[in-house]
Amino acid sequence: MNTVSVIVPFYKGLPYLQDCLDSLLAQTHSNMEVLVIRQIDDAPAGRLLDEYQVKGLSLLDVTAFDTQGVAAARGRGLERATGEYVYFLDSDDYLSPDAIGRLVGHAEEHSCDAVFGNRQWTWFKRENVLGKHASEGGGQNPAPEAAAPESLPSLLYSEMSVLNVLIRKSFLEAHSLSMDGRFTYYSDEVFLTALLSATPKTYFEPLPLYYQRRHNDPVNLPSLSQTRDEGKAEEYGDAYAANRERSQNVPWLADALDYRMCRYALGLYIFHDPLPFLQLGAMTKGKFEAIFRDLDFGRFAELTKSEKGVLKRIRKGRLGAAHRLSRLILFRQKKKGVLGSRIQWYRAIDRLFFRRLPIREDWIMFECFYGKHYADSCKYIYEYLLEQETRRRFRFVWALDDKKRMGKGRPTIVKPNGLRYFYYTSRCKYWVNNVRQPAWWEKRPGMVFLQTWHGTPLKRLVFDMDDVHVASPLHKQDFYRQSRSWDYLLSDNHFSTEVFERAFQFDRSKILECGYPRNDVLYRQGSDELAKSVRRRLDVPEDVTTILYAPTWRDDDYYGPGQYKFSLSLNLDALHQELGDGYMVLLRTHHYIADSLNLAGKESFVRNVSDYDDVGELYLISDMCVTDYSSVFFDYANLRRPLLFYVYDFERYNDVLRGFYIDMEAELPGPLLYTNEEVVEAIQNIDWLFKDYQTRYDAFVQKYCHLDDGFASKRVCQKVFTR
Ligand code: C2G
Repeated sequence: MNTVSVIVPFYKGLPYLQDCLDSLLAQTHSNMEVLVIRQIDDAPAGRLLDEYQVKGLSLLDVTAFDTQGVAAARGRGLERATGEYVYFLDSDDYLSPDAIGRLVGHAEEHSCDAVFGNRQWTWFKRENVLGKHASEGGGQNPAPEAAAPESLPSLLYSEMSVLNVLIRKSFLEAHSLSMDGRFTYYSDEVFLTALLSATPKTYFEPLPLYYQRRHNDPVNLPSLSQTRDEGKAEEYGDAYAANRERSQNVPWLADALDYRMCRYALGLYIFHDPLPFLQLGAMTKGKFEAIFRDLDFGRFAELTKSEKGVLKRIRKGRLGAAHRLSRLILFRQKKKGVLGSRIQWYRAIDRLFFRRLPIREDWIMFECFYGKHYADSCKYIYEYLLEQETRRRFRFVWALDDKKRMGKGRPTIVKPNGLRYFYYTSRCKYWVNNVRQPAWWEKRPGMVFLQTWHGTPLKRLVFDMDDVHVASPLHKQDFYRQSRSWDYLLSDNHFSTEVFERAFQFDRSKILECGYPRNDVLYRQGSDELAKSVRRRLDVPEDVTTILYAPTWRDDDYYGPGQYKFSLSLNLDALHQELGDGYMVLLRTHHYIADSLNLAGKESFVRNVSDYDDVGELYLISDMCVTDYSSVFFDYANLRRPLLFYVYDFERYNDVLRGFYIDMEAELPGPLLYTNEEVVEAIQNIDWLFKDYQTRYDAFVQKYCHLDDGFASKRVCQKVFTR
């Protein structure tokens, strides 16, 4: 007899399923059968299951293409299970190797009918959480994101899920308990209430050995909790009523259900999830009103006074008043954030006043790297338009943190996120930006958003990313929503166009494959003069050989969104010693980097040019460029000067963080270097090394720089700013 029947409903998401099955293969507890309930006829999934059978998993592929919903699928699993215990695992989740073994141990030792275990949420795949050796039973259990509940009641207060519960099958049979397939979203709550109302002997395992994966792509692969559906709230009301009736003999369970109901209703109101309450149908509203008539929420110390106020208004059927109070609570909560209060006020003013004023046809707003710089394609598009102004046609607005950065012309300058910024983002017809616009911005009809973007992609982007390690885990969803407002997206080459179309899920007809305006400067006549003046400004002697070192940022090394850490891996002192005085390093960190580097004592050899606005001008004054995974090299190659790649963490970057679009070893127009010594040696031998790479360099320029010729700004402006 199989001791444990693991029931895994499967609908979509093969990579997730693979992690799930791997974690089952790695279980220290061996006596089990795995029932995968497939609700969709998908050949690759069938093949994957066969593979795991070959690998030694005792696996039953239950095709249930006629079933709908996770509860029905789990029900099928229950019917087919032959184990002494049943255990539910979702196909997008995975387990620590000792998870099932521990629960079985408790069940046997204490003769339990049900053993409940904690779970923890994760954004990441198994290998990244449990380590590379998770499959061999190794790997450590990492600390959970949040403190885990300490007892069974506290677990159920916060979440009612059948996941990570080991249940004795004979107990289910004795009490005729099964899954109620009529419930789509809240079947767990119904099943658990029925189970606990039959008063099983329970045990609680506090270690969270079950990993519940958050879906980082709610656009293509939403989890059930991310689904929005009109019927959801009504189902919750029905489930609650049935559960409450059933649980009367178990007071702590009835309490948990009541408390959860309060939270649910407040969630509808205050957090607008899953639907604003006011949009619910009359029947559902009536149900909620009736529920709260009998529910004594005054007893819950966990609810605040104003939350109780909202519930009181629901009870009295004063839904409008409940809605107003909940908005006030929401407003107060947001106000607590550092920036929140100011932004909230500005948004209100924007909605009430600015957005009601007409859009100005001839106003153009520019913003580059969140207002940190006057640079990139935005600068060149602006300067092109400025030069073309024979009569005053446009009014230009620049979002800049620091006015002093402003270059040519006399545009209106506004501080990003200041009140005037709101004013202009609501009134300018055009907005030219090289990064995503703020999340709160709503495009008004008639506005035109030109997304210049900021580099040919090397690192995988948005929907091509598997795990998202950046500081904001809902990156995919946010990106998708925000990019829908872009009317044009610039692309520097055909390769980028293809990547953007797929990775941004972006309409190809809106992509302008024109080359990068920011690279115009590299082809411009008089660039020698410009280079001389830049050297003077940065105090770089004419006769030294300059090495531009421009590394990028690391996704997983941050203080917070847009605030990344950086530690210098290039040993500047050693470099100086080896190369001597004829050289100078121009050190350029990415604009995301928040750490400031201490370069005291290195003044004769290093210039920190991280704050310099236009990296293109730095390209002009450098004799060679050392970078890593930064798109810098795609632009630099236009100059046909030597490129070196200092990729000390290549494996980590490639395997764990992002992965690359191109085969770096085969395609790059320069060598991959892994140590300081290799960098020194390459610089010392730069002439012959450069010659050595000529064929590759030619092919590279052909493929990635084929459009840049000094006239990209003109091409873009002719397409976008026509009357
Ligand atoms: N940059 C810079 N200095 C650096 C690194 C980057 O000035 N040390 C500028 C360059 O113009 C570069 C751009 O910022 O092209 C983007 O930087 P990347 O290092 O490529 O990184 P990222 O911001 O992640 O954008 O499709 C492009 C990618 O998304 C890359």
